[in-house]
Amino acid sequence: LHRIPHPPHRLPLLGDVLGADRRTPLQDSLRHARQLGPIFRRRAFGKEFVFVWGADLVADLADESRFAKHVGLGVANLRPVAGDGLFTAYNHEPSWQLAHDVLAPGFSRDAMAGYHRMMLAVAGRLMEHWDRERAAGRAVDVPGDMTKLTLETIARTGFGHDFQSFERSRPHPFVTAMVGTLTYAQRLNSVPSPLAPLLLRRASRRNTADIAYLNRTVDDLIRARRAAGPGEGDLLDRMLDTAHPETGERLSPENVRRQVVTFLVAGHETTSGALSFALHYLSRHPDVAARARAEVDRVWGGVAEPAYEQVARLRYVRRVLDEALRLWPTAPAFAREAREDTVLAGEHPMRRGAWALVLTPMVHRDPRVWGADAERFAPDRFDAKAVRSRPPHAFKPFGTGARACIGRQFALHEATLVLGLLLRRYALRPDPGYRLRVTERLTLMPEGLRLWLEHRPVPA
Ligand code: MNH
Repeated sequence: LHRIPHPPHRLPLLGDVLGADRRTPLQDSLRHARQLGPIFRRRAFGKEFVFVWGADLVADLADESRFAKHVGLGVANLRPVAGDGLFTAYNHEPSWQLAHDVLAPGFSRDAMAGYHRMMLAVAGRLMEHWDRERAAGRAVDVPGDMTKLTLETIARTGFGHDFQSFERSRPHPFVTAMVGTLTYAQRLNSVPSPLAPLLLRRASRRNTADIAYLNRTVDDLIRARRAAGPGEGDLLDRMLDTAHPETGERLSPENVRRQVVTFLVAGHETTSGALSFALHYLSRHPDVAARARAEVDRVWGGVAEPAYEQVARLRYVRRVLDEALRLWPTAPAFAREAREDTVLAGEHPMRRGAWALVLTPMVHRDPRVWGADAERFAPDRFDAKAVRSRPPHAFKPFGTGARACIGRQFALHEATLVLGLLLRRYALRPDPGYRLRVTERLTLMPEGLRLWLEHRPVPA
């Protein structure tokens, strides 16, 4: 450990908390990363954390035979909400493999094609709302509206549930409770754990109420489905009725509750952020927007509703999305632990169970991999030739290995479809005074992003 650099001014007891802003722990870590290099450590309240972002180190941590997901920090802090749901399950919990095998077919190509029409319908609701805002001469609230869109999409496709987000002027209370629990889980990282109940008394009471609200929403939703009988084979049907193909085992009622919370949260918050960052960059790069729009016009022409297969043909729009996820991967870190005693990249000894945090935004900005202009938004980094020229683990917005994101295709299909539809219908004008500020609540979101819209005629 002594060979791994750390910030220069360490306090006894407190460690490296000097100058840290507890609202932006990730952006703080990026600052340290730039100063300290591809592997470094930070200490807080007697605990030492190792951060990694160098390409060779991350490639080694991606070796599934020696390393696995570590459920720690922010992820572990979500256990009271998400329990042994897919995202927060420990590797040794049998509920992970069971739920993974039962739910994976819900993310197959066929399943995705089945969600397409519902995704279109939700996007249609967004555009009705945006048409009205434009006509009223108002700027649109991008993160707020992307959250409405992605929450409705996962709720309707996965659970046959309608939160009526677009019928409300304020966020659905489910979203408010979710943001509360995510923010609380992040804050727990920045206080010494024995003191947390004392320091966060009010926040902790609030958090208990938020969790109770999330549970109530989910229990109502499950009860309604049980009463109505199976839907059309959506995720909830799988959770409730599908036995494991080999063992015949089923998810327990408590586990179903955890999976529903998990999917309602994981299934919308990060996609909303990804769409919001992409729209921000499109509004600031008219040349990129023009090229993306030309592609949409060429590939989709004047069809009112693009078919499922037409979405993946938007290659350049997809590059815009990838480039937004490169600069601001909305789930900005993941942790890896050693399965056995090993040596990381032939240099750093690790005991079995020792773990390190992969800082994805820095992995994505390593100048040795991405070039001296790594901070610049440039979607052509994702053309096929450029991708082939990079090492395999240089781009990791969806994590790695067996515990990587199960919803990756879902998110990419939804986001590419929506960007295509929005580019085709509107010209996006930035607010001249807006400077990108990133809020953190374990996930990332552009704070206060508003855009002005202009209509453009849809081509014949
Ligand atoms: Mn998702 C795991 C990022 C969209 C459901 N997701 C992960 C991980 C990352 C991630 C990173 C791995 C975390 C870790 O190693 O600790 N996810 C994203 C991003 C988007 C996203 C950046 C959108 C963009 N995720 C989605 C969607 C769904 C979803 C959409 C569901 C419909 N994600 C999950 C679940 C897991 C996960 C469930 C946990 C998988 C597992 O451990 O088996």
